[in-house]
Amino acid sequence: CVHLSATPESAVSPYACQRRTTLENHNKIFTEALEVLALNSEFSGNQGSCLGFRRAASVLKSLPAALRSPEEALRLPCLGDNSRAVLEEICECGSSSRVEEIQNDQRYRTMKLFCSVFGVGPKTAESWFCRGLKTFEQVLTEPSIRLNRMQTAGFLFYEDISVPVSRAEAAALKMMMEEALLFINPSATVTITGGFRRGKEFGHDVDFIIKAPEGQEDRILPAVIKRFKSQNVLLYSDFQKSTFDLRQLPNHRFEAMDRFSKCFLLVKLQMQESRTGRNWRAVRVDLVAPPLERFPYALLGWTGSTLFERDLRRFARLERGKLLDNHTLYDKTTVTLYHTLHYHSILFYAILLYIVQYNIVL
Ligand code: DCP
Ligand code: MG
Repeated sequence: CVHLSATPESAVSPYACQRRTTLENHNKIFTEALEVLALNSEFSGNQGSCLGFRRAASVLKSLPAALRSPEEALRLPCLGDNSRAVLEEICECGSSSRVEEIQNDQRYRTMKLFCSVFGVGPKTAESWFCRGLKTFEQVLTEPSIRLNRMQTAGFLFYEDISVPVSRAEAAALKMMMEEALLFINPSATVTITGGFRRGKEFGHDVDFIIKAPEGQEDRILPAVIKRFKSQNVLLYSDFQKSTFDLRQLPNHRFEAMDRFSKCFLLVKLQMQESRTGRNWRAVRVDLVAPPLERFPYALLGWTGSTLFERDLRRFARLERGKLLDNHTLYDKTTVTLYHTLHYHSILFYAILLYIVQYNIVL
């Protein structure tokens, strides 16, 4: 265990995109507690406090060794008073009374349970909880509740979706995607993004980005859906047509979610044997198909993690005077939109270096 005082202060950046992170989390005891606090803040609609706890957890995850005392945390960025208080209590007592209180709280437990269903977010979960519902059975037998298509699929395949997807399963899905693209358009290619691209062994879904030939991006996802339907492997699909228009970009607020053609799917993955007695399991799959010219930005945006992406945008804005999102890089000072990739852009080189050099896992 390396003593953290040996680490120079400057080694820990306040930007997640400038921190070297690994698959090894030496501070799990702290980060798991902070994640409970973050989730609780999210459930209360307190986005600021939620982000604060997530930033603190991200800094601790990036450390090369376990924190040994609260004093060591004093030199770390992004740790607010609330996070520090929790670290202190855990260092002294081995656990945090606030975190335990939250974990025993009926509202928190119910919200967490409801939000674990595909298609159910904090607002829906809260409305169910406020009606006095606490279990899935109560939700499913409550006559006044009308589930939408996504939630219906979420409950129907809840058990399957709750089991983390392995790297081997992601690879099998990639082969299914490649087979579909070969049938639809052999010039199109598919790349795994999200957590698996960052080297994670398990994920809650599998994210893919499709590189379609120029001008074909809007046709490719409906064709994949059609192909999967014809193969009887599609359990659910929500296709969102592209609303991307490059001419509008400078007038738009830079959002977290992009406007490319995308779809959220539930597909059957063939298995040798299954707990349910079937020879397949349901897996969540997300697909995005940006225009060819926008591919590098979309690939970067879908690689994650969410906090890495958020900090990359913050870094671009505050340290480089540029606006970055999944569509483009936009120069605030010269009002220049980077229509095509400017390979001499310092930021773009920096981004490539982060991706190539660091094993980015949060
Ligand atoms: N993403 C983002 N902002 C969001 C949602 C997603 O930047 N609001 C990006 C970052 C994510 C990627 O899209 O890495 C895929 O989203 P997932 O929710 O699938 O996240 P991960 O793949 O990272 O996690 P998991 O392994 O749980 O699937
Ligand atoms: Mg994912």
